[in-house]
Amino acid sequence: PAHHPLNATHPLALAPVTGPASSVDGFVRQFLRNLNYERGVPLSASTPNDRYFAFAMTVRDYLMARWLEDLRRQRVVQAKGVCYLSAEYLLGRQLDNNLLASGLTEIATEAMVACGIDIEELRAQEVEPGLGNGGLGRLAACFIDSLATMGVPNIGYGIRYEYGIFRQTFVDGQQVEQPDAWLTLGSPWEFPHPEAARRISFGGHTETYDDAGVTRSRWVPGWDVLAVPYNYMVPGYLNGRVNTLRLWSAKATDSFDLRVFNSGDYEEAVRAQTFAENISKVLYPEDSTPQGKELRLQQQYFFVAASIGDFLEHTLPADFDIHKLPDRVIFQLNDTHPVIGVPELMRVLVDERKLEWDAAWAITQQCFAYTCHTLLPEALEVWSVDLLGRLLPRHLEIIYRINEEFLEAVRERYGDDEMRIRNMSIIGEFPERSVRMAYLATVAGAKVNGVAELHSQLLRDKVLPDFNDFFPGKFTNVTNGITPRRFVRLANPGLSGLITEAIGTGWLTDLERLRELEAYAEDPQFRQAFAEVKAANKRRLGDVLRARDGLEISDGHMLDVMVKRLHEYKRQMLKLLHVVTQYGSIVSGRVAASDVLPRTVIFGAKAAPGYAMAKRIIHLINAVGEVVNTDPRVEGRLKVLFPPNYNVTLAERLIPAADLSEQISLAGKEASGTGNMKFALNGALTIGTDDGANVEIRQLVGDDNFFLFGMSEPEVEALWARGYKPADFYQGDENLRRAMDLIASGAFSGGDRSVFEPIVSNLLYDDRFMVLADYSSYVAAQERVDAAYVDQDAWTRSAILNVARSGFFSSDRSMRDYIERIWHTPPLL
Ligand code: AZC
Repeated sequence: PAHHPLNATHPLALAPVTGPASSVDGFVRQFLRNLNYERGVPLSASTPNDRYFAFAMTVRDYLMARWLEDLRRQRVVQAKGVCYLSAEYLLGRQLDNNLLASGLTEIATEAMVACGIDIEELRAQEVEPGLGNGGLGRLAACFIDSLATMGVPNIGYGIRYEYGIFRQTFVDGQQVEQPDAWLTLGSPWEFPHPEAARRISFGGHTETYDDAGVTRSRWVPGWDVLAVPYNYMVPGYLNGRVNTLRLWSAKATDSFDLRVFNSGDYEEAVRAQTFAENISKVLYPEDSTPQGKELRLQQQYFFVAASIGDFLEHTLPADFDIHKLPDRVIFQLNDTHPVIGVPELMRVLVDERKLEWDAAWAITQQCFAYTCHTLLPEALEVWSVDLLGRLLPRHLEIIYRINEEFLEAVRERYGDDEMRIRNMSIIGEFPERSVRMAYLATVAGAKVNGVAELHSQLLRDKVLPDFNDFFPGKFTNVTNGITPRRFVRLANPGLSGLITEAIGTGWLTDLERLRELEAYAEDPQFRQAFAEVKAANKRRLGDVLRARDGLEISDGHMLDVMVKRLHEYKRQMLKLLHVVTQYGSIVSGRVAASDVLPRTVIFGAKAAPGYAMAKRIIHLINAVGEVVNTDPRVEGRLKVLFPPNYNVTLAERLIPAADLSEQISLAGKEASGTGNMKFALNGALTIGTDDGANVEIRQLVGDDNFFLFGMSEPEVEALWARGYKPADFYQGDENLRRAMDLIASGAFSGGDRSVFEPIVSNLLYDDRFMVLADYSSYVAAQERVDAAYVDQDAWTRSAILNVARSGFFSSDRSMRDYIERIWHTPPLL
């Protein structure tokens, strides 16, 4: 048969791809077209899901020309780009974001009105892709938004989990996890490319062979799976740019299919297929604590090998000189999850591309950079040599050689300092032989960064001091940020309108311009308008919580919000002890209910399913809420609400309504926090410790506009060194004793003293995160909060100053820092 070369120069193929007409009519026409031709239904017989799909596809159609142009440009202009490697992307709903980015919100809204369709019903149809646990996954989502908005070439690589973070429900106050089947109705935002699937191998053994007189190693794998890419648009904000997020889904290879075919044992054969597809089945619901499960390592290698292979073979031109790789790409490692990519790139360069080891290592060291997101030593990922060697034998060999040469260099520098060598070895010996992934990342990475000033300093001084000594200049800081498009413009349209009225447009992509609001803090009319926006946001939240969970927030209450993963180090217990203290004072008659400042405390938090203490704390919060909310003596002046299943969608409603932001981790434990930034930017005042990015928030907004409490990190260290005895604090503080005793008495468990006993005794006899030591300082700070809130006008002034001075926390700024200090990937104009 005649061979027809692809005629990409056909005049019609060369014509620019144009989207539908930018008018209400144009939108309606395309919407109906999608409904009819893509969904195969007439409007009259369509379901809400049909209409949502057709609507989303129409938005896509408007973005398509830009996406194709960016993909074309990426190939033609061989500019350096960022491959962001992340096991998590906590995206949140896409619809409004994509409408905003494409400037279509008004046209689309009018188009739906014209069709008699309720756009709110369409919005409600979208299930948020919860492909992440918390801060780390949400950060990745903010970063790719900023890169697209700045026009920086970027591919986000990750895993298309079939089940994202679990849906949390409460049964008798206790957390029950339900699978998050977000794909049941399909997703209109993804573009599957099964034809571009990549084969990813595992297991087997290694062998050496003679390659024209050179002895080389090679990997003879034992089994493989297919990695099928799904592409998602990442549109920049009103700049005509669309980057790509590429998530991999696992599929059985035909060898599995063959086994099904050949095997007499049909059930066993199908089981084998399921085994392969399990790899991308579910997101591990652990946040900041690695699990060391084999499937997890499979996931990590699966997506990283697919991504690196995809970039080298698909994005780079066929004749690319691999020695120039560092001019074309930086692979950013989002924590240690993708660090297996280091030996993978070495394997590709040495075994497949036949480079000399030293040349390959020089390239690799320029192509990776590593971000650390934690300070908890137990959160640093390690893989047992046994497991790693079984799953990825060639990679283990490569890691051994990297370590050997690294330790050789350490010896050269410091002599035979065995202690130091043991401490710096990528292979740890206790409690079992294992690979320390953070060390591997640090040795391989061109740069290593922490995520807030304090965190980066502690990384250098406490977590990896030997490495900082050995690699001067390698460690740097990039303080986290959040995207103002989603967390100000979309989440808080009222405030956004007010800001634009005051300082004009442009601030959404140049957030430091919020500084211009400082003057408005002194304008009584502006303060009034600002307070009205906050009040409206509270009513809107009230509507959401009523409809979603049947919860009521009372008029005139201060909204005191603590939303984040449930972790002992974040200290939800400290907040709860304050609630119990207030409750105890009222019911014992020490304080008249009418003298208590009306407050509604809102918690939102998921606990890792295997984290027993965290789940017990959830149970206690619910139990306290149950009692406090129904006790008539409280006269409704204190309420505790705990809407289940805190997620991005709920955060977007909660944060703009908050008065007080709780950021109360033990100093030296929270790497950065990003919720803290979202609250400040939405005009909540922070009560917080000197921890993570709180430090920078306080420096920027000023001491007068921030409620600082608790020990500083050096004070924490000093107390540990002296010997911390929580019981002494219990004995020494009457309020604390009363609160603890009230919990221990069974007051929140129907008289049963055993239910919450483990929490009480943990605090009294262990208290790793020094809740009791910081209690009195916290309660005193809350009294300052009460006093400040009484003067509503002064409070509003502080809130405005929080907004005005938090522009630094835009993720656009974080991206500029990464670009200047680490990536060197300027925007493509
Ligand atoms: C989190 C940190 O706990 C949080 O302080 C930080 O703001 C966030 O990363 C983004 O940098 N770390 C994690 O979520 N870590 C893991 C392994 O999940």
